[in-house]
Amino acid sequence: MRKKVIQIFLIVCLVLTLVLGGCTRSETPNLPEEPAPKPLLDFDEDGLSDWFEENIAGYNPNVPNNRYIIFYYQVLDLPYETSHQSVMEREAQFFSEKGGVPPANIIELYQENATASTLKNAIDEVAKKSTENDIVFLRIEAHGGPSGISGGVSYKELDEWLNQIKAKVILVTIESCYGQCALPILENGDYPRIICATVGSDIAGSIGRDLRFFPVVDVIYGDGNGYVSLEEIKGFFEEERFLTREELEGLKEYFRNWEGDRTGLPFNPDNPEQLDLYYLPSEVKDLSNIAPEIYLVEYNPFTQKEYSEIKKSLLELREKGLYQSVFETASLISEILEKEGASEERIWQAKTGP
Ligand SMILES: [Ca+2]
Ligand SMILES: [Ca+2]
Repeated sequence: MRKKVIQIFLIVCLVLTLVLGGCTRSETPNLPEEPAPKPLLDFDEDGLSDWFEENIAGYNPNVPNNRYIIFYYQVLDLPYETSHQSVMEREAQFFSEKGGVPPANIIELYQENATASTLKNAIDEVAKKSTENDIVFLRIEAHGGPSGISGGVSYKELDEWLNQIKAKVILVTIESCYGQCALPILENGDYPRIICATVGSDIAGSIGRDLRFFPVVDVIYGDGNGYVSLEEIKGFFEEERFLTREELEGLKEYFRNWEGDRTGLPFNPDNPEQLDLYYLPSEVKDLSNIAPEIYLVEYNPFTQKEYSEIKKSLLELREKGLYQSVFETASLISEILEKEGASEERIWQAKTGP
């Protein structure tokens, strides 16, 4: 009986709501609504909000700071499945989907399409559009020798091509054998340049593609403001991602005593000069000291609640001197995500990377 009364009551309520709702709608079309979350304005339509430009990046919110990215991948002897081409493809997707970079500003040159002439064309294309407010990122992964990379690109030529581009900064990362040899050739240009030899994929990782890297770069190596600058990435790379002198010497020693097949090696282990050239230390060159002023994207891969918990834990580790490395804190971050009810996929990514 009681159940039935409740049922009837509910039906009456429903009918009333429909009738009244219908009437109200026709009489007063502009009922006050729940306040919607205020959208972040992007006055100059460069994919970075006014708030972010004013408060975090220090860019002018009234002047577009367009971003142009060129991916160059040339390692023909690797089949697609084992190559890093798919990594770059996903990075390109990250920049457009999460970083607000229009797909038209991203040029992808892979394998047979990665040659001196396609790279030069891509640079020409960017040079036509870019201004001294824009940010240009060229990410290279290829086979390499002391003077250039596979696809027939010499560092000397690349240096000249890059000088056609007007930009706030031109960031170049080179992941290839002898990549460090590019540093003295490329480090200086008409517009500020940041050149980074090795660990190119960790740039996208650090700005939010890798849930393990992002908080460490921002909190341990930076100011913890919730976004990652190139200066913070530089600190992280130097401390954790580059091989130390000791490790390099160890590698040289290892190859001096190498007794296996020598034909596959990119150097002659009996020639100490070649070995020295090959095992140059990795480095980020920033002669203009502009890295602190450069933010590639406006993005944080965590919710506010997640991030405040992660930040608290990392700061505590840092203060107690217990922080060791980005891989040591991965489980900590995934535990916090689990507690905050994140999806299985994100928890897994925090453990193992993207
Ligand atoms: Ca803007
Ligand atoms: Ca702007």
